Amino acid sequence: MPTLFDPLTAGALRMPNRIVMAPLTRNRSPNAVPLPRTAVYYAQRATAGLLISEATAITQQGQGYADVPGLYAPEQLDGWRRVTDAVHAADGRIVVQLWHVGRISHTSLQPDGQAPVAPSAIRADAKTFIHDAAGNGAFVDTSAPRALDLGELPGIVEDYRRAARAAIDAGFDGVEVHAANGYLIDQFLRSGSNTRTDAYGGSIENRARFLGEVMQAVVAEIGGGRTGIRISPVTPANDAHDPEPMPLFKHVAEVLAPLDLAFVHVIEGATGGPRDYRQGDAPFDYAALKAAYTDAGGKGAWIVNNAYDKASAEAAIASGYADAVAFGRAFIANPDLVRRLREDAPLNELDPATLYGGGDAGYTDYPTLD
Ligand code: 8OZ
Repeated sequence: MPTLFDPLTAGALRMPNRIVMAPLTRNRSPNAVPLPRTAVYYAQRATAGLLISEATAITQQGQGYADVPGLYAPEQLDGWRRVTDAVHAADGRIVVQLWHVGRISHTSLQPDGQAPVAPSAIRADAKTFIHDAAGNGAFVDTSAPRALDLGELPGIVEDYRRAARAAIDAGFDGVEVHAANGYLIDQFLRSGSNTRTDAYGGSIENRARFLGEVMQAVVAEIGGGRTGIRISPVTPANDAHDPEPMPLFKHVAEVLAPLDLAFVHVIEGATGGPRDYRQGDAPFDYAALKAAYTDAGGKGAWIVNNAYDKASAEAAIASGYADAVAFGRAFIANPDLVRRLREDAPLNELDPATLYGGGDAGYTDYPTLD
């Protein structure tokens, strides 16, 4: 029976344990460039079985918040090279999360102040974070998006492919495609944000088409063994809604199965909220989702996330329900989380005031046990 502290091979990723650092937005990359302190932050956490970077925009069009990093300009890639070198020097492994926010953005962040893009011209009832005219941080309503033209979709698929190549060139061990939390790919999946009448809207098959094309492009470029995906079947984050998540995500599992992915990473319940959150009438059956994936031939590692502690994580792995468990907030406050879990040591508490934006405080200064 495997434990949290046993190694795991996920495609080309050889993890020394099954404790994964979840992607965590920290808004500390001015002009979308990761600074030297970001290399320190990830290297401090390199004992994780796998580090998944904070969400990273594949293009400026994919940007939705102030001071989040990108993967599309040379300075950004140089900044990430510093990070991957530091993590590897500390014997760690890191994949970058590829992000396009779709409608969760603001005109002030978009190229030439244009409207954000989305499957359909439906504004999200959601906030984003920008710098106002005086340069101060401000939470604002997301801007009304325009619907993507059918002819624009191949270009965005190409943006994902290019970003995956750039990631490998910058020294990442792989990528995680962000298909969760109400961002662009999830906007295509869910009927609440996709009312298209072409081949990318309507039926479940059509709504999952964009996800399938992105995944195929990334896998063709860097290999399935270096590619993972994050999904959140029921989260209401960023105004994501679909009344029938079970058949939708079973189909997604069948689309993913033949791609020979390194891993599938599932947020259970409401992101950062209740695990039993549901959309539609029935509770979501995560075991059935995994079964749909494995029955269709999927062999990627199954990573679960959301409010796990040591006991529930151990139980998930011992029972075979999951292969690895991703921890978010606990990893922010505990750079040596793996050791603390192993030794049943107390955990530092997270300071919410330093979560988004700022410098070293609440970023690289959380203490280790020694
Ligand atoms: C918190 C703040 C901004 C963005 C996500 C990338 O929810 C995010 C995010 C989280 O996936």
